[in-house]
Amino acid sequence: MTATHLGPSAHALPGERLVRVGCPAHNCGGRCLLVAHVKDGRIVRLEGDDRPDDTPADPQLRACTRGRAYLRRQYHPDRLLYPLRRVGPRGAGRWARISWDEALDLVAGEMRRVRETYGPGALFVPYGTGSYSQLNGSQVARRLMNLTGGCLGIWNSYSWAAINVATPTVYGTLQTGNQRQDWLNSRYILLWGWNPAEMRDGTNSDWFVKLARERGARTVCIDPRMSPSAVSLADEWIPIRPGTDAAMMTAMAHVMITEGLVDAGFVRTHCVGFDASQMPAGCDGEESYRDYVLGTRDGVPKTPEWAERITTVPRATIARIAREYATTKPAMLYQGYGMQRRAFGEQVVRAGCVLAALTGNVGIPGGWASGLANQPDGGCGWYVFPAGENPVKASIPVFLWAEAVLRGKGMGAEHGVQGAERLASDIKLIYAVATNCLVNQHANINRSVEILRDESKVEFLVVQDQFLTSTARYADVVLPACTQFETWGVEDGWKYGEEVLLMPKLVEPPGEAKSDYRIGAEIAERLGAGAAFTEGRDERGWVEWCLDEYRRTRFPDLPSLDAFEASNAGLHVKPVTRPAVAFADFRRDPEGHPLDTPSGRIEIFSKALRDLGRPDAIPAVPKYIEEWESPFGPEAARFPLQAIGHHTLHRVHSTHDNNDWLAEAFPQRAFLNPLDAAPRGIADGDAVKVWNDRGATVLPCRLTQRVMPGVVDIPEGAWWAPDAAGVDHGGNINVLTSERWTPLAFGTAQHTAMVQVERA
Ligand SMILES: Nc1nc2c(c(=O)[nH]1)N[C@H]1C(S)=C(S)[C@@H](COP(=O)(O)OP(=O)(O)OC[C@H]3O[C@@H](n4cnc5c(=O)[nH]c(N)nc54)[C@H](O)[C@@H]3O)O[C@H]1N2
Ligand SMILES: Nc1nc2c(c(=O)[nH]1)N[C@H]1C(S)=C(S)[C@@H](COP(=O)(O)OP(=O)(O)OC[C@H]3O[C@@H](n4cnc5c(=O)[nH]c(N)nc54)[C@H](O)[C@@H]3O)O[C@H]1N2
Ligand code: SF4
Ligand SMILES: [Mo]
Repeated sequence: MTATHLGPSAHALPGERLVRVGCPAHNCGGRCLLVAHVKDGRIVRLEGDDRPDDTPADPQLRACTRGRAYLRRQYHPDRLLYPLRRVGPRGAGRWARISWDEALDLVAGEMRRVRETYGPGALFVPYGTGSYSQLNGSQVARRLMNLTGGCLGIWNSYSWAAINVATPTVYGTLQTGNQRQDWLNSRYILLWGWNPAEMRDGTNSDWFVKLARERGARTVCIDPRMSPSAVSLADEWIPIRPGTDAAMMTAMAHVMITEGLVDAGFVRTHCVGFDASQMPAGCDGEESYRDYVLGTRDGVPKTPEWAERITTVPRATIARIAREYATTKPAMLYQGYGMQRRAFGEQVVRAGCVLAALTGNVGIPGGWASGLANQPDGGCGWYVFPAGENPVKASIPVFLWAEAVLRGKGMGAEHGVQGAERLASDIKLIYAVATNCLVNQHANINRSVEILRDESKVEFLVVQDQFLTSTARYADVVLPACTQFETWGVEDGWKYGEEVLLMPKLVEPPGEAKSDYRIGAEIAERLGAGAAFTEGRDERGWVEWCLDEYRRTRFPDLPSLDAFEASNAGLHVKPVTRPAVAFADFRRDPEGHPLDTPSGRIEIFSKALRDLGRPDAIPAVPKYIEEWESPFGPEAARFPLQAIGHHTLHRVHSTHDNNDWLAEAFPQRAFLNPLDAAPRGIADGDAVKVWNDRGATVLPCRLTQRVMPGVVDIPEGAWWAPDAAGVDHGGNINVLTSERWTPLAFGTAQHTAMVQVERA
């Protein structure tokens, strides 16, 4: 018996209707089944998956605290009920209730005006992950824009910017992960900056690690924090100075090379650029990876001693982990995403991939290639609901929206612009749906709001949300959206997962709130694209369309919508009995199944990166590069502590911050080591001020040995709450973070920030 048989366990009380439904989820990192008890037009209780749970092929999708506490959000007294229009200056917080007709006429009119005045490239729908269910969220706004002339596009994400771009430089693909059921074949798992017990990374990822461990895999967690994963999933926790992981990885390669632990056969047949004998054409005589590690060119051998000074990890530990990882086969080095949301985040991704290659763990059961690790067979598709084609071909990296407001016109490749030589216009209108990324979740909030406050820059800002968020506070018009329980929807897995979850409408929206789809349709109608937008379908009709699409592409046995609904199953699963292994064909026959890289092999040395001609920021082989704000730079004199902000079970980013149950379970605090607190006279529970030149936030602190000295951890996503002097009292780390982007991916480096802490 591998698991306890629990279900079916949900029982209806008198007058209740039970409906199995996909959790509204948002961008929570998981996808779970809920059992909703509906009575008299209200959801009165939510329970978790009640199916039997006997096999790793099709495990229960058990809800986390956020799903279970959802009703505190659903029925929150602050839900937006009516369209609002700003009165007074932008951001002043004074609003007037207006009718839907007035609101939508205004939005459609402004869209038309800005398009005619500046061209379609002046309109913008920012990155927004509030909903990944198919008919709610920003995808609907993209469809609206695309059908009415287009808007400036976006590429990449806040989540995976560096890993999205760096992974293919090594492997030519993002599909580098084996299906999770294969983790049970692993003998050794490095949870490198990876925290699946707290930060959901696919429902059940933590459970699969636990099963692997029960089967004898040794697990080691490398993280500046003794995270819940270090506590509950790991045999050993190794604290590491943030931003220095590439140094430890390089030193591990040094140990492997000098002790003969490299899988030389695999490297010879499957890789390029490891040493002088296998440099890509045109790169003979250049610094190979071996040269870099041994220091043959720069005179600095990257020994464990060298790395100890940088990382704080003892040299003996580095050498031991290198030996363990290289000799316990098969082994996984799973990279979390937090350490790539940093300065030079591309390097740590490439360095991790290279270790997987040097140890020959690519393309085998129980192994792991590292990198982004999408699944070769299945996994999620993010969207099937069609946004349509954008007539505007230019796009910017998501993280650079503020630059495109300030100096969009003329911006080009040096700012990551794709699809056009130069942008034709600054951003002049923003339609922000299901996003808090203009203020709360973007870096350097004080800068962002100064930009938004200037009505000559963004001339019109519409925010469509369920709450008056910090982004909504800067809107000209606020549109109230309903939650996923109040309209039809459908979703599939978050990164991993082999399921489709149905989200039938359970209750009516409060006040005048409407679905994102309905709002999009009504704006489209005003712009003459109503029929093109709806194609004659309502929300349920589009769910049916999405199911047809899922059935055609990934789930051949998916039932019809009527049958799905009648069964009240809530989900359809494709069980995984024979987990796919990424690169299995390439492993077996590298000539017959070359990778999609220029050389067809794993690129330890990338000629394409070398040709960019920026070796200090984008080297051809992965290197440790000192971050632009670090304990080693002059900035450390005034701001000696590193601030990181982990993803917490309190929230999905900023979503659920106002959920009182979750706030009580996971209070917002700055986590600080007693060694840093003592000289500052800070006691556990004191209010502390965390600050740097960009801003300041005041919040209670928690003194704990579970965060290493020199680091202060402020969970990301708390709602920004500035006082009259601009000091935040919500505990929002983004008043401290920098808008500077990573060199190759133009991605966020929000985890790289130096700060000072004092008693408030
Ligand atoms: N509970 C919860 N789960 C979520 C989300 C959420 O908001 N809440 N959001 C989801 C989304 S959209 C995403 S993109 C993912 C994000 O997933 P991640 O980016 O992986 O999550 P983080 O918490 O930022 O970072 C993971 C761990 O990395 C550690 N870390 C930070 N800097 C460093 C470093 O320099 N080196 C090392 N070794 N470790 C470091 C942190 O302490 C943390 O424990 O999470 C998803 N899951
Ligand atoms: N410092 C720091 N900043 C970070 C991160 C970090 O690690 N550190 N992580 C980054 C990452 S990985 C991500 S993905 C981003 C996430 O940033 P965002 O995509 O902005 O996610 P949220 O903050 O959850 O904001 C989503 C908004 O959508 C609203 N919403 C929810 N459901 C719906 C719906 O159905 N319709 C509509 N219209 N609105 C809805 C919510 O109320 C919420 O206001 O944050 C990034 N910011
Ligand atoms: S992990 Fe996501 S989908 Fe699952 S219960 Fe939590 S919030 Fe809902
Ligand atoms: Mo994310």
